[in-house]
Amino acid sequence: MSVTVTFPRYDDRGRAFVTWRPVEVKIAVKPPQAGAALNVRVSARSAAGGGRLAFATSLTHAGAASVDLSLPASGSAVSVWVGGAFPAASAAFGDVTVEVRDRTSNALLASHPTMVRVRKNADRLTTAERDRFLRAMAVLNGAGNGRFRDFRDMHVSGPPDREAHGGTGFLPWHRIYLLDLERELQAIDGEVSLPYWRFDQAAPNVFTRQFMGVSGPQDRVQFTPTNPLRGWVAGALPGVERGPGVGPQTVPLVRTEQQTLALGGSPVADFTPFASMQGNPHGRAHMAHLSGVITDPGTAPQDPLFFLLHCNVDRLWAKWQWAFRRHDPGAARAYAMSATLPGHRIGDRLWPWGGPLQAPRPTTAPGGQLNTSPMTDAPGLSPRIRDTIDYLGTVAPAHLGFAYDDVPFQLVGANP
Ligand SMILES: [Cu+2]
Repeated sequence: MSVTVTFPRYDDRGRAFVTWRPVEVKIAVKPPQAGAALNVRVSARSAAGGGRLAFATSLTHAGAASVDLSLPASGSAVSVWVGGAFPAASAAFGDVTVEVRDRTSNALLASHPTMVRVRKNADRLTTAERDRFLRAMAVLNGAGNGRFRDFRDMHVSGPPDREAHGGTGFLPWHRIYLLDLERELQAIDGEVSLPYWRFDQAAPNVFTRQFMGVSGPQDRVQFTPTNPLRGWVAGALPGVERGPGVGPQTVPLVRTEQQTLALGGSPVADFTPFASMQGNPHGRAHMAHLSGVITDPGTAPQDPLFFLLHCNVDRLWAKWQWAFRRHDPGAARAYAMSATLPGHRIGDRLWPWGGPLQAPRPTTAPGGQLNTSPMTDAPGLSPRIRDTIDYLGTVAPAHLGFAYDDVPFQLVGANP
């Protein structure tokens, strides 16, 4: 007799990934038989420095290190909710394993590897994590001939710029943009997540020749010979053009995280004042480089650092949402519900994933529909602004399949 452990979803290599957001795992006796129920304990085994898991018999943020189940001998599956135990994220697939043991004999009946896959601070990645990310970015770029061109072309000047930067849809638009890119990277290497650059702190491990490069003469960014970004092509010239304004110990003059969260904090937590973070810290983090493609919205994505910068912008929104319980797209202050600009209203489909639109919205659309994820169906191929808000599935069952290393999943809480 054995026991099967089945996650709700697998990628094309048969791997299941989790974030802090628990998923419903089925455990069953196999093959079915007569007799008494089998009493088991479900827990996790973690490698040193690996991810940890939390278990519960219902969807909750209060999971425990183990849960006891009684498995019917008939083979009927029993549900257990499994999520990453905040803040212990994985560094690689299989560094944490679900184990099912017989409670009487302690015999191991089943084990199932997984990965607590979340977005991390770029400055704290392991060398292996850093290099996996860089390799996946280089593959996507394809020395200028890869699919990265679509991402470059989505974030451009002219009328499309109004979709991305012209109103309160700025944060939702970039959330989907990053997710689209991250899913592309994960199709190349499932263990990769987009890292974030905390632009309000020194990042000595990011501004190195091994990682995001170091600004040199004529603003040409220098990489080590083995850095996969050495072959990067996204603009007129090969390589990356970035000014010298930010270095290993030079921190941009931007609002700190605490100051940014406070923008939308009191007297009532509200998205609209929070969204003014588009200017400071977001705009200032771009301009802190002084020169180079990243200082102009029309060319900014030509610098791979752009995606780490925007990942931090999205993380700040995620942290604000968690701090003030603003995950419900039906709640008054979770978004600027009074937005009237086309493309920025809560029910509007985001361009370009919704295809060409009628003027005044853009009538061309690079890139096609949003990349799918093997881990979730949400937010669909042509997401609306409202589909971006409950990214962890706090309010509704659907989740977008990403999380941040410092923003937990929390089911209920004060709603000021
Ligand atoms: Cu931007």
